[in-house]
Amino acid sequence: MITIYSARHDRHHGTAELIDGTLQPCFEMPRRAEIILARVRDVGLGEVVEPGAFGLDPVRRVHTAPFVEFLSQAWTDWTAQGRTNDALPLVWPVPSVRHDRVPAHIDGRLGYYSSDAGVPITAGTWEAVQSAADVALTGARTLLDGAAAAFALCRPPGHHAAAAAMGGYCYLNNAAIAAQYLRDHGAARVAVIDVDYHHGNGTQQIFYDRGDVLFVSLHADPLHEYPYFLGYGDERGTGAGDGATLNYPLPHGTPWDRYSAALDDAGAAVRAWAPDALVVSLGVDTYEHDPISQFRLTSADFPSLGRALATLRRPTLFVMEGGYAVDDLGVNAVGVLTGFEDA
Ligand code: SP5
Ligand code: ZN
Repeated sequence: MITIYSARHDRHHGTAELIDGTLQPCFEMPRRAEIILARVRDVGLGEVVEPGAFGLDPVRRVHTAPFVEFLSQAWTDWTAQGRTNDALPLVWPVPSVRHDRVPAHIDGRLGYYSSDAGVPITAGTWEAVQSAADVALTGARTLLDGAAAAFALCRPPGHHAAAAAMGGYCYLNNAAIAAQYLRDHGAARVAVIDVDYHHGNGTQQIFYDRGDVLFVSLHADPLHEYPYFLGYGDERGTGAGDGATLNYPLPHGTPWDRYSAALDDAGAAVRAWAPDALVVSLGVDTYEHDPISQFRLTSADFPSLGRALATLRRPTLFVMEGGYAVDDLGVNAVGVLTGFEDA
């Protein structure tokens, strides 16, 4: 299958994130994309192409205009305060306070437009974030042009980004932007299956009231894991989207056999939905040695995951999300893709 990759991802390189009460080097780093690309080439997965330039219109189909404007201006607004370090949010509007006033100060805007502190903004973040959206959109276009599958090697990832909020290393929701583009260009029904270790809260929020995009997610139980506030089994969608959201929270320590059983169930739901296209939010932080995660999938299990997805027999766009055991990240992520191709 074709891989879409932009070297501009490396313009985003956060210094530190708040984890376990200390500032530690960011787990979401440029080397992640580089090691996946190297593996794509090593196994001869297929051609590697640059993304096209789609502009912001397809981004604004999923994200609000003020949020996109905020992201594009954040570094300028931050440095206007005389700061040279990464921009980070530090105050959030909890439910009991006003949400109808958007602060002018960058510190207020960072909090207003984020769900957590895991989103450093650097000088090149916006350029990298736009390139990742273009990578996903080019992948969607590839499917519309008739490809059976494509790999959007997005970085930074996207599935924690909501319509008007960044969070969890994510700024724009690449998978949701691609799913919407597929909808807008001929696919009447789209399914998103999210296999990242963390619940795809941003994607769920974006499509929660929609009856045309199925969102299915397998992830660590939010009672005990980030993002904590969404991803429970009783979230099923609302209005026209009633029944079009499906969550499989799984316990810490989940190994392949348990994961695979949930995946079979999720796959049956996707099959019943009969989508014209499938978007896979591909996180491999379900890996046993992932430094921030607690599932127990092995490197040998990822090709099995790819084979299971291939049985759905839909035009399939893989969109890269998480995975932080960087040395093994290429083998694990590309393992899903070769398993899919070999099926
Ligand atoms: C795209 C993606 O995978 N984002 C993940 C964001 C996770 N951010 C919170 C991580 C909290 C980790 N807590 C475990 C600490 C291990 N010492
Ligand atoms: Zn994740």
